[in-house]
Amino acid sequence: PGATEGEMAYRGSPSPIEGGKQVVTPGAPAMTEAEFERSQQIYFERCAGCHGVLRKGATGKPLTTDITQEKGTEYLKALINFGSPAGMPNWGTSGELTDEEIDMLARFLQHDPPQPPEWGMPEMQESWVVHVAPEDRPESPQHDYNVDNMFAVTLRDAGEVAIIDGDSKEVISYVPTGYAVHISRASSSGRYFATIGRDAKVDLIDLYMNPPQVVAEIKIGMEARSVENSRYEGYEDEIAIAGAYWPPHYVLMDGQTLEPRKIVSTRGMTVDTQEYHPEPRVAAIVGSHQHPEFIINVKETGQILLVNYEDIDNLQVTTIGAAPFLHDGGWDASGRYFMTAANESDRIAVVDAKDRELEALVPVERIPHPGRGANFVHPEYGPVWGTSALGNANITLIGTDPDNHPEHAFQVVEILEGQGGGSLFIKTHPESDNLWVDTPLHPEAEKSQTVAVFDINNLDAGYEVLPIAEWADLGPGPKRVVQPEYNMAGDEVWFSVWSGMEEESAIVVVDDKTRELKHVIKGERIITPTGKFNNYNTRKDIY
Ligand code: DHE
Repeated sequence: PGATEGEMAYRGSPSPIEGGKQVVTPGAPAMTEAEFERSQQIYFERCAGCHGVLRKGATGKPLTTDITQEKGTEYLKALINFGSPAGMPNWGTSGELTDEEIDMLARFLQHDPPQPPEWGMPEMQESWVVHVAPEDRPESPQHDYNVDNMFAVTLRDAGEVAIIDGDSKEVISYVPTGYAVHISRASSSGRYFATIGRDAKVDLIDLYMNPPQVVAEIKIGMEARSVENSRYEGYEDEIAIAGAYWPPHYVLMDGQTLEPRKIVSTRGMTVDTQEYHPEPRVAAIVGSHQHPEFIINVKETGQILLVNYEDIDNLQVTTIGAAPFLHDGGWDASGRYFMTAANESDRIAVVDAKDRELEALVPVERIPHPGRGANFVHPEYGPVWGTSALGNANITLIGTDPDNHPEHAFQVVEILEGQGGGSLFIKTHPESDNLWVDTPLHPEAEKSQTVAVFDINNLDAGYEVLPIAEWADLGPGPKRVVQPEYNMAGDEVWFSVWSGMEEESAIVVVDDKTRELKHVIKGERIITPTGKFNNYNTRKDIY
């Protein structure tokens, strides 16, 4: 089946890699240096997400020169122009690329890919800055805000994170960060947020300072999506980790200063065909509560790494073969099982973090996308974890309690029908009876600007739709409603209403009990809000 518009929008986001040198390959049609540079830029922005920086193929087909030269310029032009039912977008007929650009790209693809620069220890050291040394930081909060209920909110296109007081909804500070921060993770003590920009810049924000500010920063690569802190007892705030898309590696750092300590490449063999992959990107990383370990999804190889940080110089890594295209995921309610999407494989991989093994590979339909997922006690099947999907309306519930409900453990127990495909995140809270499901990438505004909410004690009743974007009362724009996130008490749920950079956006706070509007946070500086991370819920893995 062809990919939906939502799936396409999700994959096609730009990747800001620059600096590859022009390569001239025998047998390929001529192009000028300017054309090569322009094509390289377009390739990174539009194509690399699916076909890979080195064009070895990922969710898209491989585009190595043995293949592209055989197809030739005219064939490639037609393919880029019209797309294909297998999921290739119609870049020409949709008006996104001009004839001239398509002609350039078709020739560019017949030359070997320019290799983007590496980023090793010298580059990391060079970019590493400690603004406030640990011994100069305050010992207790220098303000009266409730640190535990603070939210870190990504202001994507502003290159900032807003630190918002969950009690008063006041923006406490706008903190300059990397570009388009993907996620923020609270440290185990709750005093820091670590953020990762798409440009692979990590910022450590100290919430005790008045106002909260960046105390250390480092750039760990050219492009990245994940950051995490050590969670195991006795290692609170000691080790930080970030994973990169390019170069394909992860780096272990000092948790207080971000001093880089060890870089480990993820280049290696794929789990299925056991072929070498030159650019397996690091997707989600979670800190284990079972052992002093980080659990790392390596996307293209489909390997899940359990990296033990007890002795970084003699690093122990358990490699669990799961399924290709590992992406996002979160813990079950017990904190023993890591539930993670192998999205283009249409599987949820379940890792037993205690016994360090693959517990199950659960089949689900068409691109599961859980975020961190949602845990609740199902009236019939006991504890379950759920995910929504990009490719259809399914909300798939998987049993997670092998002790008391062994017959349902790691089986799909129920599939709810939501508003439609194009869903990215679902969320609930132990104090809540609601299960929220967004659909920001659904092609119809009626769905992308609203959210569905189920009563978990009466799932058969179906969902109610809340007009979140309308409640925000904004000017024109896409106003996609994205990523539900609870406050610490679990009695409010926050949504981003995400519009374009020049348009008005907002954060909408809903009363979880009454499902009524409680508060709207908006204004000139609330630019393109996306991810929101509550300090307490994020560090305790409550979702
Ligand atoms: Fe995300 C989580 C990668 C597009 C907002 N996103 C993640 C994670 C990964 C990832 C690997 C898990 C991190 C972790 O837990 O350690 N995201 C990618 C992509 O590769 C992709 C598909 C395309 C891209 O080029 O980035 C992509 N993501 C998006 C978006 O378009 C979103 C909506 C806005 C944006 O910033 O680009 C977006 N992603 C998010 C958010 C989370 C996330 C808000 C964390 C959700 C949570 O509740 O934990």
